[in-house]
Amino acid sequence: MDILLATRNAHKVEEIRQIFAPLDFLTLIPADACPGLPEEVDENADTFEGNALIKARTLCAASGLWTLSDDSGLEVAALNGAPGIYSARYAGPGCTTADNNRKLLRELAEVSDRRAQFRCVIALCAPDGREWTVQGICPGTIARECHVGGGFGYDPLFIPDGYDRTFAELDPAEKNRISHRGRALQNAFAAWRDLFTQ
Ligand code: ITT
Repeated sequence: MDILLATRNAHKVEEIRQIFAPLDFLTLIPADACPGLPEEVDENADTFEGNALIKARTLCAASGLWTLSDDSGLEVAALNGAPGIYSARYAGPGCTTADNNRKLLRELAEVSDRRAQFRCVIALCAPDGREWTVQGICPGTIARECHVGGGFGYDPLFIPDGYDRTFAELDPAEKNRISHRGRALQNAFAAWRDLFTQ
């Protein structure tokens, strides 16, 4: 079964590929490998689920393929859930990952409550108009400084509960096992097994 991945984020594509690797009957097609699709999708919903559905629906309609999307972000307790759905552009239009991480450290400089969670909603759209969503959450805390390594985004600052290292310092397979994305995709496979294997 062919599934288009409605994301332009190469890190997400790599993680989704690794997590779905055992499902070798699925052929994952990144949007970047599919010419003629819209480059930008206006993510104008106010929830992860809404934005995941917008991305999957838009690229499903444009390609005619089964399409899977990921909308995800970091929710910080002391910031009332920010940056949330604005995680990619937290420090403003055109910002870099480093800008976002610096802003988060600045906002939390005087804050002792470091609790946060990553949330990921995966949407699946079928060419006949059916659509589904699943979610995964990974709780943790925000470090006092960046601990670089692998990963992307806020990984250098996020310490998952039960660990003393950030996502960036974990082996990618370990991150994928416990991450919001890993959990959402495990839920996806459990919920959509029959769709995937039909
Ligand atoms: P697409 O919309 O093309 O999928 P995007 O990066 O813009 O790519 P989102 O709108 O879902 O995707 O924003 C997700 C942001 O949340 C991402 O850019 C990171 O800043 C952060 N994020 C999500 N998952 C993450 C992870 O596993 N590790 C670190 N940061 C993550």
